[in-house]
Formats: sequence, structure tokens, C-alpha cells
Amino acid sequence: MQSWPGPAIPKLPGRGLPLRLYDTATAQVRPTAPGDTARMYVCGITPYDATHLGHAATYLAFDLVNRVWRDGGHDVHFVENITDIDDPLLERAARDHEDWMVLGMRETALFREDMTALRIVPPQDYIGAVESIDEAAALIVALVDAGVAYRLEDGTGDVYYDVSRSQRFGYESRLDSEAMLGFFAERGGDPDRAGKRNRLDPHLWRGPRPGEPFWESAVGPGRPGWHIECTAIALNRLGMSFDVQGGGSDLLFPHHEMSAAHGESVTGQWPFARHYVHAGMIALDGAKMSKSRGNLVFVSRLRGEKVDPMAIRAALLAGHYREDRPWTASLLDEARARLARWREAVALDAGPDAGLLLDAVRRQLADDLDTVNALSSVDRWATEALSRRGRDPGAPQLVRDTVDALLGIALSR
Ligand code: 5CA
Ligand code: ZN
Repeated sequence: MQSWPGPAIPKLPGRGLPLRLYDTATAQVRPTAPGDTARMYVCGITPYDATHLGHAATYLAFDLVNRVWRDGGHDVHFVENITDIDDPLLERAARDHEDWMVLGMRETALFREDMTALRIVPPQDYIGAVESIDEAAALIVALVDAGVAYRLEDGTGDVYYDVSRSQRFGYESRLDSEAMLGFFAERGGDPDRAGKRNRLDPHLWRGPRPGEPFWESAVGPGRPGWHIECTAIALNRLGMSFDVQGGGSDLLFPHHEMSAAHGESVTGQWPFARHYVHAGMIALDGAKMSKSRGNLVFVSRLRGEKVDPMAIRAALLAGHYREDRPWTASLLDEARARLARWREAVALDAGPDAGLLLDAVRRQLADDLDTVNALSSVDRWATEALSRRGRDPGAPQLVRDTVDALLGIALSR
């Protein structure tokens, strides 16, 4: 799939610090330790509705990972998927009497525009589920051959993964079986399907059904399951043990557990990813913002109302990425006021030493993306600059570059 145009990233003096991130699998903030090229996979949208602020917050968090690694001297190989075939997409298309493929393409195009406006560094590989069906099918054949996947004997052609054959099942989410079952049933699983070996076994392949799209493949006709899609797309581009597997905390189980288990079973290697990183959920009116619930604020809607995308960015970065947090109108007002102050300060012809600010922001972001304190550091610099403390003529430009490169906020308009 076509990705989107990347923002220019100013080069900062010196070098950023090694990034430490909270890893769900070990419940610790641990250093990431990428090689020359850092490898990151982030779970993309299911394009049946427009990008809302919850999606935006999650992609912003991983955009900071990307920016901090780059500032630390790494190249970044960033891969993202689009779940452009799945039940929710088909259900929405049926509800609206629309072609599922047209719906998916339209929402994907809108997503690209939103990501561009928010200045999110694009993935090198932006890959759709449909275009990678053969990749998923090849992994499924390998899993069946290895005896860790099985076809149901009910004539549907459906293939399941046997979780009891996974060596370390549960290491990623660290949930007990009751909690796993709850999330599994809630998030697309079918614990009560007859003929499965274990209630938690997720489907890898869905045989053809009347009225549903299907593709011919090495597994037979049908379409791939959701988890194996991400396994295939990640594995074939990043290999095993890539640095970060990312997404919102609603993907912690079953999605990331299953994707990892599939990858580990098919390769015999461990782990699938070295860090499993989860962004908190953005809520509106007391509940998680979600397409299925419909309590949404769309990025495109705000853009249509001429809200500055940089204010959206600043508003979402004003909370820590791991915290579940509400979206409120006052968050946007505060972000606007903050940006106005920053813009006024960087328009001055001198200011206090910006090297100290750069050091502080680098230190704060390297510490599990502490944007809350990083934004406060910029606030302090701006307050001092506006009260005419500091005479460094190079400071305003360095602050612009720092805020742009590390926080992705462009202050020029
Ligand atoms: N296509 C799958 C991932 S492979 C999917 O979950 N799509 S999604 O459109 O439902 O979500 C896209 C991304 O946004 C996921 O990483 C998801 O965890 C995240 N997300 C969804 N809702 C919220 C929310 N309210 N707050 C923060 N992140 C969210
Ligand atoms: Zn995914």
C-alpha cells in the first residue's frame, strides 16, 4: 500500500540518549537496545471508520519512539499494517449498503491525510491484509505441517492454532486463564466454537462463506485471521526478535499474545518482539473511544473545523502515553494556549540557553516517553524567554528544531 509523505526532521546537535520503554511482558521499564537499524511494528487501523483521537494518540506514541531512536543515531525500519479485510469492515459495509473494499480504501486514504497532518513519520512498509494473504497462508501451512494448527472437521475449511502447543503462551500479557477467556470472547474470539482443541484457540483461516469475500491460497479458499496477518507482515519484513511490537492496550490480549505465539511456533525462535509496548486508551464521556461504541472525535472532523493539527498533537502529548485518559475540549484549549506561547517565544531574537532544554527533553523522552515533563520543560524555556531572560541569539531556532524533531510539533506556520 502507498504510505504517506514524511515530515522533514531537523538534525539536532549531539546525540539523543538510549530509549527506555515499559515492556508489558516483563512489567518493567527496560532499555531498548536496537542495532544500527531499529525495528518496529505497529498495529494499524481497521479502516471501517475515520481515524479518531484514540488512534491518533497511539500512533503519536510510536512516532515518538521513532523520533527518539533517530535522534539516538539509529535508522528505523517501521512497519505498519492495515486490516483491510475483517468482520467489522464487512459488517459496517453491509449496514451501510456499501462495497467493503471501497469503504476500506476511502478510510485508508483519510487515515493517510490525518497522519500527514499530524506529522507522523510514515512506515517504510505500509501493508494491507489483502495484499499479504499469500504470506499469511504460507505461515498457516507451516503451522499445520508442524502440528500446531489444525483444520476443523466440520467442512467449513476453518483452521485454528493450538495454544497448548505454544511454548510460552501467556508470557506477553501475563494474564490468568479467566482473564484471557474474558478478553478473548470480547475481542473477536470464539471460545465456544465446537470442534476446537482449546477454548482459547484463535482462528488462523476462515473458509469461504456465502456472501463473504474469499481468496484462493495454499490453505484453500477463504481469508486469514487477524493475528496471523500481523505475524506474517511483521516477520517477513523485520524478522524475529524485532525491537518493539506496538499498539493500544486493547491489543495486549489476545492480539499480541497470539501474533507472538504464531511467530514463535513457526520459527522455533523466541521472542517475537523484544518489547511489547502498549498505549493507554483515550476515552470520551467516560468510556473508551471506540468505533463500535460510536463515542468518537475524528481527527478529520477537527481538521475540517480548522483546528491546528499541531494543537491536536500537543493536546494528546500533554498526557503520558500509557495512561488511560479522557479527551476534553479544555485539553485542546490548553494546547492552543501553550502553542501560542511557544510560538511567541521562538519568534524572539534571543532566549535562554536552548542546549539545556534540548538535554532535558532528550532525558525526559528517553525515560519511557515522559512527554508531560518534556512539554513543561519547553514551557519553562518559553516563560523565561518571554520575560526577556537569556541573550542567546541561536536559542529560538534550536528550540524550534528540538520541538520539531523530538515532539513532532512544527512551530512555524
Ligand atoms: N487493525 C487492528 C490492529 S492489527 C486494530 O486494532 N485496528 S483499530 O482501528 O481498532 O485500532 C487501531 C489502533 O488504535 C490500535 O493500535 C488500537 O489499539 C488503537 N486504539 C483503538 N482505540 C483506541 C483508543 N480509544 N485509545 C487509544 N488507542 C486506541
Ligand atoms: Zn495487529
